[in-house]
Amino acid sequence: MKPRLGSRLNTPAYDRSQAVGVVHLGTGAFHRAHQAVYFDTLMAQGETGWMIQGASLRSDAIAKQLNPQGGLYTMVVQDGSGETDQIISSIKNVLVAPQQPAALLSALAHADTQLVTLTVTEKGYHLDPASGALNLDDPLIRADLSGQSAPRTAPGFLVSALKARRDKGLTPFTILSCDNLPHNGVLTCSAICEFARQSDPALADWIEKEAAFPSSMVDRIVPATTDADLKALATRLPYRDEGMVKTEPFTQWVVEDNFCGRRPALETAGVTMTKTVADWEHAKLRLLNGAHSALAYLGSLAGHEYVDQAMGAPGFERFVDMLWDEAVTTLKPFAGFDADAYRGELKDRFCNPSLKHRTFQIAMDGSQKLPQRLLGAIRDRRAQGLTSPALSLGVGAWMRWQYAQDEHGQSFVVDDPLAHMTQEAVRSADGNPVQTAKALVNIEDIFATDFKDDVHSTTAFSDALSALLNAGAAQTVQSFAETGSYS
Ligand code: CS2
Repeated sequence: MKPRLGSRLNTPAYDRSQAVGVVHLGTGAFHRAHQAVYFDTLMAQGETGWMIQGASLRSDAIAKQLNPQGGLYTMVVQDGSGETDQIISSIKNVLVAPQQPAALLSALAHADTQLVTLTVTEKGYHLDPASGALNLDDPLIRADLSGQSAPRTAPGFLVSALKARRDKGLTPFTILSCDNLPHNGVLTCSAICEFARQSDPALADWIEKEAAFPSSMVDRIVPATTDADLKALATRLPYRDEGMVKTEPFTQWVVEDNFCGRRPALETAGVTMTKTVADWEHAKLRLLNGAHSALAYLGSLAGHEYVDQAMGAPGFERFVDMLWDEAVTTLKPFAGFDADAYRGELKDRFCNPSLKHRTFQIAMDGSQKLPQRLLGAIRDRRAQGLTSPALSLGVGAWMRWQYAQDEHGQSFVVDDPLAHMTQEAVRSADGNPVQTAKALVNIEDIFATDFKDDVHSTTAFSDALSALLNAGAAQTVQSFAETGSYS
């Protein structure tokens, strides 16, 4: 199909019919503004064989946007004062897994495929958020393990394709997780091997020995594209691009240099290849994402639709600094990382007025995010004999969010795979904040077992929750920023 885009803008001068070397699961906006751009740069520099076969595991929305455009789309980079547009050409097209499972399996099992990258969000791995182990009770995982129909989950597709590769005498591929999970390579490896072990221990051994699961830290703020964004682009450019993505100038990808098979020379495209990613992951998850989640709940409750608006509200910037002062004590110094400079840059990024990053978007899937963003730092500080009032206010705000009602009494949907558990906890406590905090902390999938006995933290959570219920988020943040306490 002839691409509709690109008649007026420059597209990279590379042959788009070259081999597909990457299959990507989860072709959402983040992938299109991040990994796909690095591969676009790589091929524009002359390296061949890295076209991306995109795949969506659930909906056909992105395939419907990108396929009629021949996989092309515009990336709009907004620095706060203006924008630049770039057409990205690295995605061949997008398969819709529920409709085309055989096509996806055959792309994965193709000899040219060297690398599978994933942005399936935290919940797409079907892990227990607290322990990080594959959740064998998850209904979709159980269905995939039964093998009675085509796979539906990422582990199901990957294990099935790896089996096909082994049976054909091919090498496995490298599986590169690009989601915001700590030790994402290790977690992915154990989930995939555990899945395989259920039915074929020899396959699990082969995967463990021959495949590679590098960890990676990905960073770029990519708000969901809105219809207003599509319209604004159409007024500037001579086309309407259904697949456009908007993002900030900042981009970072740190990848553990642990590949099997051919490895793309990502370092020539701006990727940091390193022996270990853990330090970067921790710093990013606890500083950027920790503050993001806290801002999402507090900001949204205080009536701020966007992150930059929340950052501009009284006390919020100071609160973020206080949260970072706490989180930073849990990070050890490492080469290439200057915490103060990083924090300064983060503030500028959060304050970018043109991104319009919705607090509600970040609030999604909190149960999957809380452990690595806030709870881990509180736990580490507890071990250091330190309290964590700012981080605990973030947790209290997440608890307040589980009431599924804003400060004007308007109901909203808590978009979270464990919402049934958190809402049951809220219901069981019958409005009492102390009981609510206790009931939520008792959810081991999120809090593991150690917080139950941590009276200090649980009290801090319930004090924060009470303040939010009594005084509202705007007032609570403002007085916390001034006094360091919740009331
Ligand atoms: C955000 C992230 O939605 C969220 O949970 O915190 O998507 C964040 O924008 C990215 O991790 C930035 O790299």
